[in-house]
Amino acid sequence: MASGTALVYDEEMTRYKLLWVDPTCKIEVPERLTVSYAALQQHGLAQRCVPLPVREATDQDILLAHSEEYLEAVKTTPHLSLEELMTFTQQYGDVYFHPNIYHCAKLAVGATLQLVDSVMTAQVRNGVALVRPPGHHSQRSEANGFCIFNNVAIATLYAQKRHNVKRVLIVDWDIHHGQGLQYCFEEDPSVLYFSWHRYQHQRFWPNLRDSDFDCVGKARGAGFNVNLPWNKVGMDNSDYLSAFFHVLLPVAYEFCPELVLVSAGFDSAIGDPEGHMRATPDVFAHLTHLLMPLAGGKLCAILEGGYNLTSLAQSVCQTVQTLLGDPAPRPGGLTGPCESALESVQCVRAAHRQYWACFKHTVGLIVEPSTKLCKQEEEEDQGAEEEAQWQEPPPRPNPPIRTAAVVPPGARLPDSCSRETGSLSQGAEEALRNMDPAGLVEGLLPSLGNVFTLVDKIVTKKVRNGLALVPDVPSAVSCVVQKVLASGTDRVLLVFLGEGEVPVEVSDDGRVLVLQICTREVEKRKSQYHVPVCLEKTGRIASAFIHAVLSLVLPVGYGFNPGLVLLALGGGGGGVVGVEQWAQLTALLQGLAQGQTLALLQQESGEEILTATVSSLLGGLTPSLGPLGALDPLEVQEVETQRHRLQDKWGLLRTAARSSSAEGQRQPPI
Ligand code: Q9C
Ligand code: ZN
Repeated sequence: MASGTALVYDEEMTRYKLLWVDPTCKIEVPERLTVSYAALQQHGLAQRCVPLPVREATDQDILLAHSEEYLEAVKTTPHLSLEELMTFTQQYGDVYFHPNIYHCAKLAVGATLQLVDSVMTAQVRNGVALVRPPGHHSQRSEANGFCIFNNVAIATLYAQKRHNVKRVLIVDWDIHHGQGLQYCFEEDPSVLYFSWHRYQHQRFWPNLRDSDFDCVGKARGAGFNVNLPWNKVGMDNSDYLSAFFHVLLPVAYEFCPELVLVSAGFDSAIGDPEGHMRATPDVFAHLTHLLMPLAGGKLCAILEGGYNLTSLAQSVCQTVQTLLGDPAPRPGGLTGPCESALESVQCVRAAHRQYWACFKHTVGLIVEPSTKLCKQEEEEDQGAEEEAQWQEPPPRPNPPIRTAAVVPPGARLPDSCSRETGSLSQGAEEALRNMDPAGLVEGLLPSLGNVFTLVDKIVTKKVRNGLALVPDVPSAVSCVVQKVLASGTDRVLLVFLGEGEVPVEVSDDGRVLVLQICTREVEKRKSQYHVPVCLEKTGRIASAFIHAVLSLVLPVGYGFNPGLVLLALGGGGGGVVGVEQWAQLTALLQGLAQGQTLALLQQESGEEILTATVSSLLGGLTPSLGPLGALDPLEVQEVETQRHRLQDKWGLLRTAARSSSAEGQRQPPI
């Protein structure tokens, strides 16, 4: 199983800079790399990564995405005089050349390809490349926006050619539109390109009509270019997470990538002089975490922009620490996206409804794309804005033991836990071996006492997460919820998969929130803290399940911000969920509560589900669901009903602006 996080960096890429006065280019400085790398070292993160040497990209590599003429032109730049460099630079937009930039640009591409090679050959699971110059604005025959060669475009084509990768997802979370990436892949259905970007109705650089939400790709690539333009500045963590829950992730799961490349620009973070957004560095822990269950964990993050050195360094650390598997910080204050963000989300969903099953039910109203500006917004934009201030993200506590289990005796499991009989599959045995021996209560009755001990260890952060096999899940749930609340945990999120009434008191003090996924109608308590979702047991359950998780479970869970997640798989729970879906859910929910998850499984759940749970809690690879097909309209309706019922309380559930007449306000016709 691939493990480890690669870090590709070479100081040589700091050895070029702007040699003349140019206010647009002066922010792209060598210190961007040095502060990022120094922060990784200071936090002990660089030392935990697998260092990979850079290499120079070959002509052949570069020609995957660029013309020969352009490459030959760039090749002349090391020999030009200062004056000639300035003249050469003038044929392109918002970029500068330097005698050493061609060398650095070859290293930036080569660093990216080294990372892709090591991930694709499973030498590491994932990794990050700290590179300069960035790449996503660079086009076939053009330098642009500080970019010389398109690192991520070349890496995509290289992965497809060299490693036979079929589907690549590019997530461009830089605050500028990576038009170079869009142009490279807009006719290509094997590459899904997602970009959010500051747009302001085309008034923000690069001021392209092509960046709007209705540019969805061309010819066979229609539907595989997803643009989410931000028409205001000041977007925050709620806006970014909404974009992931309601735009990127549904499409990404449906697409089922074999590799995820992140155009990781951190000019989308607070304090950045280009982006003017308000998302804090810790949001990148969550964005990263949410992408890690895709593509069997094969994720490469490649640096693009990021011009506030403080914000940049903190954001890079959050990203790398998450790739390393440390628990994400608790996501606080997520009350929901702003109206402008919701308008954008609504528009892009509508523009893509003919291409993706996950959006089929959205109201087809297309809000006119464009440049039309309302006067009011223009004035607002010009208003004085306050200097951004934010706290440095606190250290992320990582308990000494990752996973502990309470396993009862009985025919199947106890022997396996003792590891001598080998009656468990190799995977399960190996997984159990990595657990805390103290948490493995071998040959003992699974008394509630052992479960309570485990709860204490999780709550006091001696153990990060755990699982318990219990004789009766509903009664164990009932006891454990009380125990957790008594232990001083502020809030518990219970995600209950299975039939019947969940025996948990849901009072309006807001300390317990119950999300139930089942196959039969359950009694519906009219509470904002009880969310029942009934999915039919159909062949298309895989689509419906992940749809419910992305559109309902995660938004409510992130808004609720529990101190502990209880994941219960009751009897019959297996009817709702296959082992891959369960593993996805378990992996995704670990973004909450600093990864403090306790899974309760019915004793007689199969070995397969046990193995999957242990593996997921230990941070193992999450199996992919495969490309998802159509969604059952009745199941969509069920999810929509709950979303509409609860969206005033849990703002992250919203997918449309209030001012519009679209899906936010009425039930979609199905
Ligand atoms: N203030 C990257 O982030 N200048 N490139 C825009 C508007 C160009 C950004 C001027 C910004 C290029 C990789
Ligand atoms: Zn940028």
